[in-house]
Amino acid sequence: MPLALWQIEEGIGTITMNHPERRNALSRALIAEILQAFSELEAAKARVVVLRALPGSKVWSAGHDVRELPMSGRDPLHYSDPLEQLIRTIRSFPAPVIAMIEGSVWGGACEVCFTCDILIATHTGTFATTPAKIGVPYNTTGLLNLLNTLGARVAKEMLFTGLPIPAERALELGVLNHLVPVHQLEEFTYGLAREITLNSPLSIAVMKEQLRILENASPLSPETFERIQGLRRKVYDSKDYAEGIRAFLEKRKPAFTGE
Ligand code: YXS
Repeated sequence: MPLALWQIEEGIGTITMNHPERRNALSRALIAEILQAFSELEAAKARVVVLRALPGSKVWSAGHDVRELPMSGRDPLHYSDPLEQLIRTIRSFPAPVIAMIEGSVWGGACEVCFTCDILIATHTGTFATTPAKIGVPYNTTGLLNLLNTLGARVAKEMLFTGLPIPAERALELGVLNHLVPVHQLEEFTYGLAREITLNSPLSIAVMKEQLRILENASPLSPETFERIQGLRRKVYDSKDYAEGIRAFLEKRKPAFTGE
């Protein structure tokens, strides 16, 4: 059974995450199929792509597949990690990507969502950024993405508490473009997608790329970058990081010691 389904109709691509047994945890295998779908849709010159879970999902995605996080001593969110590749693919895809959200969104899946160009959710949507729950040192581009999306206050609250925020609050914060009733979600999303297909794909693609470049226009000196990497290495070398993963796999609460 494919882990991701895709189709294109009248220039509108749809990619559906199809691994409900694992709550669409972003495993290497699921991400590989989503990346393949994006590649097919780019070849088919999709004017817009809708990224979704199966209709009625209680979980849009449970985030990075914890079973695939490296044990301590290796960066869990390094540049070539599949999750990072997916985020870069959405960011550089030459057409708008709409996240159509029903159900809860966890961890790295929040960043996947927030990286999409337009977010449309129902009231069942919630968003929880969870590195601190597992002891993961979130990566720098990820923190910059969250900072750009949420602002420092809300990013800190979400990262430090790991608590989910409801869709209503996400709308207030400007994280969501639209919050619509469940029964209107598809019609509303595909109506907006159709509007996009009527406009110039070249103009849209270039504006999307310009905005991406401007969003990242905060150069870090090599020394600053190395200092950040040193800080992150302290975390992913820590006992806490190993404990966070072990606790998840053993289905128990982690006992962090700060070591
Ligand atoms: O025990 P089985 O084999 O049936 O599998 C269970 C879960 O282990 C599995 N599963 C996952 N497997 C790997 N990675 C995951 N992130 C993950 N989430 C779930 O799916 C099967 C059904 O899960 P279950 O029984 O818990 O379902 P539920 O409906 O009772 O609860 C759904 C959730 C999403 C509330 C619950 O599964 C959950 O809390 N999952 C973990 C969410 C989370 O903390 N994600 C962050 C992952 S780490 C990450 O994204 C980044 C590294 S970071 O942390 O830095 O952001």
